[in-house]
Amino acid sequence: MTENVSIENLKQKALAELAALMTEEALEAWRVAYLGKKSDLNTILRGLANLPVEERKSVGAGANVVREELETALKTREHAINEESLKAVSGIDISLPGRPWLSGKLHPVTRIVNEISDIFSSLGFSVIEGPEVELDRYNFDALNIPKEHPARDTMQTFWVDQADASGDRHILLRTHTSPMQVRFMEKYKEPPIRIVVPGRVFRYEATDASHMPMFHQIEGLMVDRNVSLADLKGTLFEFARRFFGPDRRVRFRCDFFPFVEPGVEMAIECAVCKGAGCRLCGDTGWLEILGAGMVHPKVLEGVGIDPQTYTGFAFGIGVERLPMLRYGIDDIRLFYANDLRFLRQF
Ligand code: FA5
Repeated sequence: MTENVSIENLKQKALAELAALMTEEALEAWRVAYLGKKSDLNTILRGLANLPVEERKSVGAGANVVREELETALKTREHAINEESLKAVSGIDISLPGRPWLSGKLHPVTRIVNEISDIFSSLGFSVIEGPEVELDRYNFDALNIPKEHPARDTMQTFWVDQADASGDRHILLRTHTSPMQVRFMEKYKEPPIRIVVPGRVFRYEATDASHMPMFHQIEGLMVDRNVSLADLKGTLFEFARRFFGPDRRVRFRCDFFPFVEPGVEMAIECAVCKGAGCRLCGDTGWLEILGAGMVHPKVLEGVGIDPQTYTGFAFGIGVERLPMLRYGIDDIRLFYANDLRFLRQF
């Protein structure tokens, strides 16, 4: 009993001293004094054999428990002193929680471009890119949009050169990805041709919930023998089915573009109002996602492909509208406001 009381006192004394120690040397001296060979605790443990049997067990167990407690306390104090000295030397508090490492990721529009490209790749289309700064010849003339054609007005253009002597300008930021139809066919005259062309396009027009002056399109072009409007419809419906799933309603109807004949447009049921009408879809219940049609014979002739032998279809998808329709995003400007709270959701 007496031994137990003195062990307890020993422990209190050792712990009190330990708490005040500040250096590694002091810790070592403390270890030698309280846990070393010549320490009181060790003496007690060594003298167990001389104690009466009934005391030996309880004194031995008590001394061992205290020894473990002192060893643990020593380690804890050592750790604390290390941390404090590191903080003093480097000014770094290693006990503070770490800062989260934010990894970047692709912009949602880039991801959608990749996803659409993958869908068309799997349908046999090659993915290529083209210039954003374009000649009016490719953006308009070669697409059957001559200088005085009214369709040129609808594509309000950012010109980047000065007017020539006759007042014309020729270099512009492309207003659509369709010039790549001409560039590609001009270069690789031999059908079969099956390409998609993702990229940025620019229009000098007012911004609203579904229009931006800079947005993305994906052009598609297929030219071969016996390509028909049914192939176009089948391809676009398969694309819509894979992108939106089988339940989303799709509208396919006539439209006019000078470089196709006949021309069509495809719209998808508005995801925000489910067809009832809202500000995103201009109260129509539908959002137009692409223009398309059979490549105009004049465009084929212009690049030296015989329209009697070959036919083709082309389409131009407005990329931003696809994630809007999939996720129910009601304003296209959100993609470009650089608000990470919005962008991180994708
Ligand atoms: C064209 O740009 C044609 N080049 C498409 C085409 C290609 C027709 C091949 C025939 C053959 P349009 O101007 O309708 O067509 O634009 C195509 C799609 O781009 C639209 O359906 C729409 O989804 C999207 N779009 C058009 N203007 C904007 C805009 N300001 N902001 C965001 N998306 C737009």
